[in-house]
Amino acid sequence: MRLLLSLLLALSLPAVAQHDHGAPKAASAATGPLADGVVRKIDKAAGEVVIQHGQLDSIGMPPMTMAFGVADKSWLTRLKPGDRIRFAAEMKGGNAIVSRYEMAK
Ligand SMILES: [Cu+2]
Repeated sequence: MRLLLSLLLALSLPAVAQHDHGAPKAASAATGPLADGVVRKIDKAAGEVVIQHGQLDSIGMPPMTMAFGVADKSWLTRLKPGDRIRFAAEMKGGNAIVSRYEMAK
């Protein structure tokens, strides 16, 4: 629900969304915290992406490298090893999934 709200806000306020790199506090308040990650591997067959991630407070994880499911399978064709991303993680059906991401600058 919070994700949907964030999406609607982002769509209705394009100027704000465009400038989130200049206002990290405002952006995280509106959309929730994003963790840093580096894509290590894409496994389309399994529907997973292996990410070396930083601290993930949303699911209580210390930094590590692990496989995540994705909220949208099309992301697996857009991401590639070496990509630096900022992403939100959540638990779904006992698995950690990427619920949202953006490319890191
Ligand atoms: Cu982890």
